[in-house]
Amino acid sequence: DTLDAFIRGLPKAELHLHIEGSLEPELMFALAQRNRIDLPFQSVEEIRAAYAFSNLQDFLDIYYQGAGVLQTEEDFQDLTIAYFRRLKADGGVHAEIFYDPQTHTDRGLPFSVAADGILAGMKQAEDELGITSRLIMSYLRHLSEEAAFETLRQAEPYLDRFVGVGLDSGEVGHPPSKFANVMKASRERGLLINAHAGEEGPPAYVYEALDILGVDRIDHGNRALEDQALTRRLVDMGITLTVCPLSNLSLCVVKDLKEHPMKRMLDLGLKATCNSDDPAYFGGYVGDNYIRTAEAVGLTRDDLATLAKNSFSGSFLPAADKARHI
Ligand code: ES4
Ligand code: ZN
Repeated sequence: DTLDAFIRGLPKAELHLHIEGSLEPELMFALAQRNRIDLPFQSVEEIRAAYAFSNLQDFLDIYYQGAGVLQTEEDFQDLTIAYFRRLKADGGVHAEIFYDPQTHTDRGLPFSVAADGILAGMKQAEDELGITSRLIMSYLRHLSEEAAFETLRQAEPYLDRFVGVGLDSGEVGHPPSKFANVMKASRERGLLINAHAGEEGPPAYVYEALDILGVDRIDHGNRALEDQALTRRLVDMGITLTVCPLSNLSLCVVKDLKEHPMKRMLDLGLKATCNSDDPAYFGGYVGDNYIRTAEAVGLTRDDLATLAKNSFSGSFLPAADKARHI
């Protein structure tokens, strides 16, 4: 209908997307066959049926298992270009995507396989679809800070092709402060700093992301709203939040999309953006996130335009490129 057309026609950037989370069951099956890997599922339908999560950890267990079918550079390139084709259909013109090097190096792949394959897919997206992108490597927070340092060492030859680092995986029990040293070292190497915070974790983790890591963006940030002083600080600092409504619904961060805080975030003056997180697992790409959230909480066309504008102003593009998009 017309809201759908308005949203798809709105040029937008996606700032919170885990490329491993864009692995659709069909491609998972095809790669399992190509690489002769046994999946514990007999059909695409059976895979989809397994995607009923009650919390973040529930999801992560299935997500790390799914990533096991990715074996070669070509697999990662195929995964990446498939995502960008979906983004194109949703009116996306730019994306800043996460990947988790440790998910792949810990199962024996050389660091270069995922990195080279994803970068090749990004180049193909720019050449064939005209979509620009940047790559962010995320440290897995359930692992040690020393393991993150080892990942930063392995990334050394790639640092000019990474725009930043992120912090993801199971949040509770793994506060940002656990990664203070490796994030400082990452910043000193010219990388911008992201952290998932306030998805399941308390407002204190958002404070730590700001005060200890000095983040350039907060991923999710929902639970910051529980603390008025923290909310005011995020508004005053103009910190971009990469919010993911359908992810929040799938992982029971909200009970119903009608209870999603996106409208409240915008009304408070927070620089919220709308993103898909792990679209193959959470039931929708970036366009669906805009549409379903708009319908559920009553976003106006002005609100939707603000979300799209925030996606460029909050991007890691140079100022001149941001201005070109806004
Ligand atoms: C993630 Cl939804 C979410 N939260 C934390 N870490 C993640 N990695 C992939 N998806
Ligand atoms: Zn995420």
